[in-house]
Amino acid sequence: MSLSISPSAALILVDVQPDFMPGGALACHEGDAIIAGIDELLRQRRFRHVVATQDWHPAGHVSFASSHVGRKPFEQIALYDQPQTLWPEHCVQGTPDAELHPAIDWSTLDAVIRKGSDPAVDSYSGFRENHGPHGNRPSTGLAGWLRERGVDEVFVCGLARDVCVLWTAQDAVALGFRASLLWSLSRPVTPDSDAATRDAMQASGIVLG
Ligand code: VGL
Ligand code: ZN
Repeated sequence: MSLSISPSAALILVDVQPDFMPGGALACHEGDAIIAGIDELLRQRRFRHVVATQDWHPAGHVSFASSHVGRKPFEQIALYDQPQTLWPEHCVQGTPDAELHPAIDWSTLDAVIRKGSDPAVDSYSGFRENHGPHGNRPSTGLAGWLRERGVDEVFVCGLARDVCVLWTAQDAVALGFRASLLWSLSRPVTPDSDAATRDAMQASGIVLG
């Protein structure tokens, strides 16, 4: 992996939480394969700014299949006129499997953005929630946090490559940042999604990092 590091670059670590690891509630394919590499990247201190996102849902969250009568995980419904995948219950606030993964040394983190806390709205991206009942996508504040520190470039990795990592990188570009997706430090929740993810990256102007 070749990284062009500058003081105006930030690393964004998306949803590296036990629930997204093999055996977890919403396991990503080989999700645990990224842990050592992320820990090593943090130890190298190559980024001036390091931010983690943490999926952080209240019990009964709208994205849980169990919150919809007769629905099963991985089915799609329409929610606020947008497609919403229904997920197994995962990353419930305060549970051990919602913590940042305990095998990584997180001591150099500058900020943690918790997302998905609105019971009625999902949030894949670290920058903006998914569409809510009012049609907009409320900001998490991350773009302002980065801009006020002079950041204009982000490197995104973590889980899941085809969901929260992709949406975070897409929003980064849409909000005016240069964005690279660190492919080898991400894994998908849907194993055969890689071609579609690459297409979406190319269409969005995300660099394969
Ligand atoms: C994620 C589905 C639901 C992710 C979070 O981190 O990619 N995917 N919640
Ligand atoms: Zn979630």
